[in-house]
Amino acid sequence: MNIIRFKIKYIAAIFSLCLSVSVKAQLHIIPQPLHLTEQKGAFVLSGKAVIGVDKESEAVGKYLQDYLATNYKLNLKLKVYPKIPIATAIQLVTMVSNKEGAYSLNVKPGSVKIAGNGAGVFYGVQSLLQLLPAKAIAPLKITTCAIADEPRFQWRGLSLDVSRHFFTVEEVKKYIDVMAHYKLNVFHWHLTDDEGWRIQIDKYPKLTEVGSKISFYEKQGKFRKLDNLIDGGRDGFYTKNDIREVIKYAQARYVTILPEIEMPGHSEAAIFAYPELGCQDSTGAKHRVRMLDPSEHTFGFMEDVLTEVIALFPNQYIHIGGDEAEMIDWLKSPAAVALMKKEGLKNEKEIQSYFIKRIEKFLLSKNKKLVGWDEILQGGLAESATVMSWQGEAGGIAAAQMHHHVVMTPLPYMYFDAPQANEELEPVGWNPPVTWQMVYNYEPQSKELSPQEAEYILGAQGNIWAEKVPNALHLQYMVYPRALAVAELTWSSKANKNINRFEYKMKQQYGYFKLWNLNARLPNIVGMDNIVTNSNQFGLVLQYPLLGAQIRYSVNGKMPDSNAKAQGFPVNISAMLKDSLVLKTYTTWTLNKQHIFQVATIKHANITASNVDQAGLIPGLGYELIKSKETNFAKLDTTVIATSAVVNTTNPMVLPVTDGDLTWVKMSGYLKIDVDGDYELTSGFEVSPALFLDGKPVIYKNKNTYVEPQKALLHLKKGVYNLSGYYIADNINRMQDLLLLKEAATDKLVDPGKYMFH
Ligand code: TNX
Repeated sequence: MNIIRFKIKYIAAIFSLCLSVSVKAQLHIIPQPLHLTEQKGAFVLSGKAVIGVDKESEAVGKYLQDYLATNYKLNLKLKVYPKIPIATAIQLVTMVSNKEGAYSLNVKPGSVKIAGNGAGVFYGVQSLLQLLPAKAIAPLKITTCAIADEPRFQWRGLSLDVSRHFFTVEEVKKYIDVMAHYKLNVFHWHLTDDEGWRIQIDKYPKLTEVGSKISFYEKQGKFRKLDNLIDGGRDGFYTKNDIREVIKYAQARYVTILPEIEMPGHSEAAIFAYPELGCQDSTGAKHRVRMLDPSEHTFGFMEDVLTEVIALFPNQYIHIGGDEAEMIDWLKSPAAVALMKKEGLKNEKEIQSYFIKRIEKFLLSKNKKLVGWDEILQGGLAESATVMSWQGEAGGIAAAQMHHHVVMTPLPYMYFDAPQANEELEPVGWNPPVTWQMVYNYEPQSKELSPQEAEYILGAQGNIWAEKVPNALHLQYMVYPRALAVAELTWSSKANKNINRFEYKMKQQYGYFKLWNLNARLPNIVGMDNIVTNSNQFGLVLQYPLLGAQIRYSVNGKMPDSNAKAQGFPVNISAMLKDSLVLKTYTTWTLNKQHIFQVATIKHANITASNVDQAGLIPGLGYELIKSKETNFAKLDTTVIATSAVVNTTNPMVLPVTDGDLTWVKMSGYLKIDVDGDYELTSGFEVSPALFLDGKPVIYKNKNTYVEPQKALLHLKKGVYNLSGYYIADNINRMQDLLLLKEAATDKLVDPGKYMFH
């Protein structure tokens, strides 16, 4: 097996540091299968191979046949057998299994055999497709291997908001298609919202005649300004036939569709079409336009709508929204006030609870289950509701503790409308950045749940809202590669998660992205880190994981653009370093014409040893815990220290965060160096990390730096150095290293017991 090495070299006159991240070349299936053994040898796929199927696996066989014809120009024969002969090149065998989606895949030099239940055969085919080379050049070699696989969670979701921007049937199909390649199985279709109603309802034609043309009416000055949309929006809706077509397409890919019809908030488009649905104040004037009035008329209307939705979608679940309802508006609505009186409801939250429970009852009468955003917990949760936890994990945890099913889709980890790197360099998005690493490290079964309660977590889902997503190419840019992290964290066993291996596999997917014409965001340059060094001269080598990439760069402060001189990778950069220099890059990939920007700062710092008496030092760093609402460590009030402790490992402490407080950890002590040499100091924590050596910031979070690696590359003499720093002890830090010290010459980590003291 080859060793792939991404080498980054820091060459300097005074010293040189050499780092490497090495990951073995290996099978790159995402999500990681439960059991996988790679063997020596290969199966060569040619146009002569026959796909042998049974009656039940025929449709999947046809799917495989089509995929190979479209992507590899191979036209294989498909044969249906009562019992597939063992000599058949590709065998898709239906087998009874009690684990939905389980399959086995055996690639031998003479044959490929996939066995599983319905979805299982399909997933086996997906794994097989990822064993194929991404380029359609003969011979198509598939490494021999044995796989036995099954999903960890049953709910592996991805949402799409088609209200803020409409996406066509073709665009939606492609979205589902790519989901299916990564064994994601729930497509949450956000069909209605303030900015557009997208599903045909026969009984109420104005919902689409008017409600799907919000951009048009805005331009006419008849609808408010769509000022939270990046552009004027995009009008359109799906006819019932469109919807049926998408459902059929998804079914063939074992993707279930979860339709969402928003209520009682986020209903502006519906109310614009049928004003009598809206909340009125006590004078009868139109007060707010987004809230449904809880009148009998509204309930009748929404039940009619849901009846038509239910008739279309075979899925057992219907999502009714429930988020961000401006319930306060109800207190002025005569209908709501009368309802409170009649039903003995104490406040607006109880009206919301009544609203949801009434809809729940209706759905149950139609044999459907209700899903809602975590706000439906307020005022009392409907008995059978499944909760989608989006405002962090608290709602999901509370619901699971009440023995309700939960889908975890918390901010910030599962929000793909956030930029995925430095927000100043990325297309505009909501919230601070969410890196693929943050997504990958997310664990849906919170430690706060008992094993029994954790069973109520059905899975997790990535969400994308389309206010800032004007078109399908940009949608793909935002969702991929982050959705791959969702795929692995929901499908693969906890023990099988490995972020370095995932990074390697993820970069291999760009070949398939090219094949499928998917505009996933490009990976970052390797070696483009924010660096603090005590060297006076600086040199680095920038590498790129994809072939065919070009770089334009500057160290003069100006951001390069397409007019700057382009060159291929690797790139050597060296410079004298007096104070600091800022490296700015513009990277393009010739295969998809996309470009990304990156910025890294290289700073000089003088680091001097402390003259503290070494004899009195105790192993481990000293810690102080500070509970505060403050998000900037420089402004922390030191009088609110709760406890103090000593920690001797590289792992950060994770503490429960209470009442909106943050738990800060202030660490202090010494870094003890036993041998003169070159060292690399890094920290894995992403939220507000700050590390000071000899009082100088060596890792320091500016607004955006936590999305890019930061490291200190230092030549240190034997001695002890003052070391202090801060981090926030919460779930984001849970999977990360607190501090890592590496010897540059050997690339070996130093044992923390040997260098952390206080
Ligand atoms: C909140 S997430 C919403 C969406 C917005 C989103 C913007 C959720 C349940 N509701 O309607 O698009 O914020 O990030």
